[in-house]
Amino acid sequence: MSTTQLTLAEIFSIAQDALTQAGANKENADAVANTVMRAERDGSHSHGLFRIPGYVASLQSGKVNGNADPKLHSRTAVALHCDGDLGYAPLAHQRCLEPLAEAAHKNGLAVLSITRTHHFAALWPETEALAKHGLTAISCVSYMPSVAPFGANKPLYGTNPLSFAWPRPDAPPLVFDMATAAIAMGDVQIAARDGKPVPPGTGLDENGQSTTDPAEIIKGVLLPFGGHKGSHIAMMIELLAGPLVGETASFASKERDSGDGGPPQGGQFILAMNPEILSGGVWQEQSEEFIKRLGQLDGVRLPAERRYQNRHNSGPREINNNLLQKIRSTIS
Ligand code: NDP
Ligand code: PYC
Repeated sequence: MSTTQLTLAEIFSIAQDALTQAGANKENADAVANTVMRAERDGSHSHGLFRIPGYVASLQSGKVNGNADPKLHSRTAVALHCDGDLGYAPLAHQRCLEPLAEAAHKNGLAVLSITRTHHFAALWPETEALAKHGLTAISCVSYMPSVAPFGANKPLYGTNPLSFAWPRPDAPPLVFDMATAAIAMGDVQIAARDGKPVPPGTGLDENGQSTTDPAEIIKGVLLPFGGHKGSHIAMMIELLAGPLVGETASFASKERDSGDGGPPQGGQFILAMNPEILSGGVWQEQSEEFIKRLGQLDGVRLPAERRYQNRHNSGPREINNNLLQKIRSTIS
């Protein structure tokens, strides 16, 4: 695999140029480019520059509004809603996460429902930001049918990621962010591009046979992580990020999608909780002792540790040359 080294500033700039050329205004392009740059910085490769061709395709097709003006309103003191105006999700996050944090600080908890949005990124930027405000956060989005419910060999669930973040007084937040598919589709696509097998249990081929060939899984179907238990979490996400917030489940998101290669229209569920109020002020000692014991167990590494480690490196990142060429070809 041949690569080129790009600085983080160059990554931001190439993403910004591609999005702007495809029709996004500066505010929308900058919000997405910042998410893409932070994904590359942290080593979340399947949700960094790899997603730019899809972002560009949906701007060019007109499915995604590059001039989106997401609007927040409070339905109650703890139920905030953002109409994403059919844009990409990062600008909605930029405008709505601080008001969500304020509402949770004041009331003990608050939920932000985002509708008419297109989410094509990792979820940790949202939950980590809330944890940095001293809150614990849970977020999920659905996608398009690509995962077979447990027992089936046809897709109904999206790859449906779930992220959780917990604030820590003297350390970066504890965060996990995971697809409820055995592996995110983006990582399966990267494995196919790089000619690498995926672990057994990742998915089935078109005939419903188990395979480790990612190209066959892309034609077939992914499996949920953890058998029936992961399958039920994927089901929960269909309902939380769809009907609960006033949006569609994956099957209907796909039915109205144009198939342009970018993300479908859908919803996002974000719950922020204030541990000070919910615990009566006694949460920190217990949680820090728990996290300390977890981290001290032989063989355990805390989720997000890998990303935080990568973040310490401010140097250039290796970017796949074919991807770079593809992105540059969209910039005149
Ligand atoms: P991984 O399986 O790589 O990682 C899932 C989580 O587990 C991460 O928090 C990771 O932390 C942690 N982790 C990984 N390996 C270990 C280990 N050995 N010990 C302890 N913790 C570990 O990610 P997925 O393939 O499930 O998902 C990748 C991304 O895809 C996510 O960011 C997700 O949001 C995104 N996605 C987005 C979708 C969308 O619709 N927008 C749809 C589906 C996925 P760390 O990061 O530190 O490795
Ligand atoms: O990697 O499964 C995935 C994915 C879907 C939408 C964005 N990422």
